[in-house]
Amino acid sequence: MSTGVTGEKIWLDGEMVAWDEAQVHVLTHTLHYGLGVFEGIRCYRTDDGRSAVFRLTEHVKRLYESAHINLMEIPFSQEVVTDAILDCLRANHLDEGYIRPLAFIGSGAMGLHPGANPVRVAVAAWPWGAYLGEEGLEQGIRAKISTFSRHHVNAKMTKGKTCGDYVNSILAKREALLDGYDEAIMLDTEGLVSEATGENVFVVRGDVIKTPPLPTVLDGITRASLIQMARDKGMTVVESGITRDELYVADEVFLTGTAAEVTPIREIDHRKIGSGRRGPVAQELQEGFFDVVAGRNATYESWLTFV
Ligand code: PPE
Repeated sequence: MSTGVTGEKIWLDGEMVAWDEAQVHVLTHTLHYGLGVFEGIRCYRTDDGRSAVFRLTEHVKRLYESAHINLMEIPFSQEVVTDAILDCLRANHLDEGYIRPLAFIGSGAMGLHPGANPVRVAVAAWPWGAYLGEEGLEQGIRAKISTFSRHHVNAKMTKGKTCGDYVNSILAKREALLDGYDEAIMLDTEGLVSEATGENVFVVRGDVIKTPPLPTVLDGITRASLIQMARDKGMTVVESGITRDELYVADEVFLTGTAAEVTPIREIDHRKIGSGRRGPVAQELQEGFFDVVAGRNATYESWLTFV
């Protein structure tokens, strides 16, 4: 995980501005109350020397759906934000990197009702390596079941990627790191496995791949892509409730997300998972994913937007 993200330009409210000038007032509404929405998108260098954004249309669509759920009206069209994302990569000379569009409520009124405060939009991009480490991608990471529950379905609108919801994730992530683990897996308010702090969870047992159904988890774009790729390979993928001990006795557990890509889990709560290293299904799907993003698989080329 890198710190000290920096670059040259940021797209802010319709214009490209110098990185250091992309600033906001301390009375920015979102800063106080957390009502804002964001996306995380990756761009990869493809084998033919070009660069491509993975599932750009789906990410932009989800940003607008997140805003819609939260009664925020983004004052730019999806086309404008899509172009801003591509422009941001070019303006920062990135042939590979992570892109962060953010729609937030600006300053003006204070109090929970945002009144007529403007909805503002920023798009930043920076180089970002393996989110849970290169070693994590190959060897698997260590996770704990969090003591913090995922929000109830009627508290967290899971179809939205809302800034404030991430306090819950940050509590779990910091607890996990302080306790010596790499990541936290969160249970929902019924006690079933929900998702990790910023990733969806998959479990392999025998020849079945399972992942929690959508109600308590973000409808991950990597999750959907992996489900499709696995089914196209003839694998069985089931979306159904998973208990904590099902993770312990699984052959394999792995995480998916834009930042985390496909990261295997080798240990949960001091219990070795399967062989204690990246399993064959995780490896096959991980390699398949990296082939797709590098433009090596024509079947899924429609998932790539070349910069
Ligand atoms: N669940 C949550 C809670 C989540 O935040 C993410 C993405 C996912 C699942 C996977 O969704 P998708 O990226 O569409 O496959 N988490 C983003 C934030 C990471 C961060 O640290 O910031 C991401 O991966 O970009």
